[in-house]
Amino acid sequence: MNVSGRLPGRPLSRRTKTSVIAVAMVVTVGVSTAAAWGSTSSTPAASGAVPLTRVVPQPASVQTKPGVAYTLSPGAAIQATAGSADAKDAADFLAGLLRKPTGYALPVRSVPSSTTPTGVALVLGGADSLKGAEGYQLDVTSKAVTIRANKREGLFNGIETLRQLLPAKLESPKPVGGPWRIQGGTIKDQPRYGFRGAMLDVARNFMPDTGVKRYIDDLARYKINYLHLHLVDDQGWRIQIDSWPNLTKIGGSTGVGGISKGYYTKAQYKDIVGYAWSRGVTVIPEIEGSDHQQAALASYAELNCDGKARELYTGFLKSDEGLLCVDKPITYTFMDQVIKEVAEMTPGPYIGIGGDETQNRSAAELKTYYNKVGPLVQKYGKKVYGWQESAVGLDPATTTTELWGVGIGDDEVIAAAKGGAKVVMAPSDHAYIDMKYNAEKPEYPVGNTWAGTTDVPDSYNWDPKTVLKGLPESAIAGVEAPLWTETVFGMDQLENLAFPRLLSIAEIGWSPESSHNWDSFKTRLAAQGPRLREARVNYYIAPEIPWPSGS
Ligand code: TNX
Repeated sequence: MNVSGRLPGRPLSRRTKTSVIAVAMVVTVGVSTAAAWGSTSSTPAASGAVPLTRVVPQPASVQTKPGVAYTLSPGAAIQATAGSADAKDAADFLAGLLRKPTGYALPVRSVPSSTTPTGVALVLGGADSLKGAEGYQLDVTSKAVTIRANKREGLFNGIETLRQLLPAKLESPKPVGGPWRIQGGTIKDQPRYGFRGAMLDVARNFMPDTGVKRYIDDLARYKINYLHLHLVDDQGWRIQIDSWPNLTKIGGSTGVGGISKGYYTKAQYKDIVGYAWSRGVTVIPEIEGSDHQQAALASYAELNCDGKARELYTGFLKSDEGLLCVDKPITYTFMDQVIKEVAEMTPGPYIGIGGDETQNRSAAELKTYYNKVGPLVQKYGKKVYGWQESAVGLDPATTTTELWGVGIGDDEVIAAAKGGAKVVMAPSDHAYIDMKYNAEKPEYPVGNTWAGTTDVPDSYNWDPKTVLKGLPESAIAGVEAPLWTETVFGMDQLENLAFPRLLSIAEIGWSPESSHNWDSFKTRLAAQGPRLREARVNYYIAPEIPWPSGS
């Protein structure tokens, strides 16, 4: 990894970040991606079944039954445990994945859980040996494929594994011929961490709901279970709030470089949340603060300390003027009403309250702001999710904090963790998937470098429990892959940064620590190439990966 612009182990300075990204900005706008679509016409042959060991993220335990296989037939049905909406949802999701490429009818049938599984069966409950809500057992015999789980989450996780055991052409958006054969055996699986997130910044560059849904599809494949949606930043306010309509009318009217403007109506946001839920992904909406708030400060004069509206901001990174007025009571009336409306349309447990880049604030100001805003989230029945800078002012017992770097308030994060806070690990030099892969293509403007370049081995070779010395291991909730979008214009560029590094973060978050092994990962990752290609995901053909020919 080539770390430029900072000393290892030292705080990352804002000046460094701003200047590096400002250079990127000059060449970014209007340049299309150096995409690696790969051929869409070549379909890999599917005579042999996929080995049960060829899954990302690597399952906890795999037992193969040599010589046994199940072949999905045109007359097969999907059985779902009767009386359970969750089993029905999971069965509908699976049917949706299978029907188009196979061309089979695959009706969903509700059956008592005691029914002998035939065809493809989703059985909810009774999987007592599985730990936690997310575990599942997948059994493949010549007669049936059975996924057993105790909770909804487990069924969805089992389906994502099953999906990878079918030929790559399953991912084709068009009908293709079989055979649809699955290797016999048993997989028993559960995650290392319950939180495996991806953060998407729709504030710097607005992404329409169709793009967000596509990213949700991308995430669900690899058992990422949280989508952290960064809805507010200096450059744009992206969520309709009825009590403060100018936030979107004015604050949503621009973006970085004045290019990608827009916002989600409440109906669109709810639709995104529902779409995610029906794929096993929970949305965490984030309303930034105390800084990065220029879009709001441009929308309402009264939110500014001097009572004068700020200009809209279309630059890169942080504006120096996006600071909410922490001493004015109206700031908290505003946040109360915004959080209330966001909570009302968010079924998931968390609301993000930001904390991004607050280095210009005094500890007293941060305490004032987060002491007041944290309880508002709880008042509306949600749990507080914040970047590490916010930990200083939040009640640790009820907070989840996201760590992006070492050397920025380490003591506060450790103290919060000791007080009960949960910590999500997203070290910028490994997990930030908006960093460039390498410095060899200066003409390729997409991506940042302030945390160094991050090739695929860099994204894989790290361990959440050794990132911050002194952090109790028990406090670690999981991992996240943030994708900031100052340099990212459109889905092709976004997917090219996310794939394949997102798979590294997914495996670190899911697979047992003892199974982490680069050589094993890179081989399994290579086998994802044809799948991603079939799904038209614009992944980066990283040179370290032994992609099959044609990738
Ligand atoms: C840092 S690290 C940020 C974001 C930028 C990102 C670009 C952190 C919490 N904030 O404001 O978008 O760098 O990589």
